[in-house]
Amino acid sequence: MRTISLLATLLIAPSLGFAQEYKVGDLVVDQPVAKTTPATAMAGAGYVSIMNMGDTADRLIAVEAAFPRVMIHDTKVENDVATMFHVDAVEIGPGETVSMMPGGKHIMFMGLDGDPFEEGEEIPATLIFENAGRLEVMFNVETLEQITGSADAKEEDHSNH
Ligand SMILES: [Cu+2]
Repeated sequence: MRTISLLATLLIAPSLGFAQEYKVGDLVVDQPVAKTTPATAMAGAGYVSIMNMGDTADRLIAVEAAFPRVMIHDTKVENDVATMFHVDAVEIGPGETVSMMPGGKHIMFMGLDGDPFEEGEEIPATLIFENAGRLEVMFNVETLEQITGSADAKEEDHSNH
């Protein structure tokens, strides 16, 4: 019986990689996701949610991945126009959770150069925290709708990267 129910679970699980939680020091990182891109996109966006279970602040100071450049971006909206800007770090206060999402903070993978992010793909990366150190994670590539649960979610504009 055990085997059968395990098989049933596998059959109904989505074809994407299993959702995984990552831990380093006092930090817990939910399954990172990256957004599918158009075929000609030069940049793709990734999102992580970081929970700080400790009693001192930590900061995400860099992300490494196999792209020419990886940056941390935030988004601001002025006169209905969303623009992205580079930030040096993202602080996670004690007891705080910082959730990146489309239309807000994101990790920018730059220089895709003809190799777009496709649904179901997995992108290995390393998150680097000031105190907790390095954390190797996998970004699961999903559509905007899968990430936000909504078809008309706000999205940052990457056209001028
Ligand atoms: Cu960006």
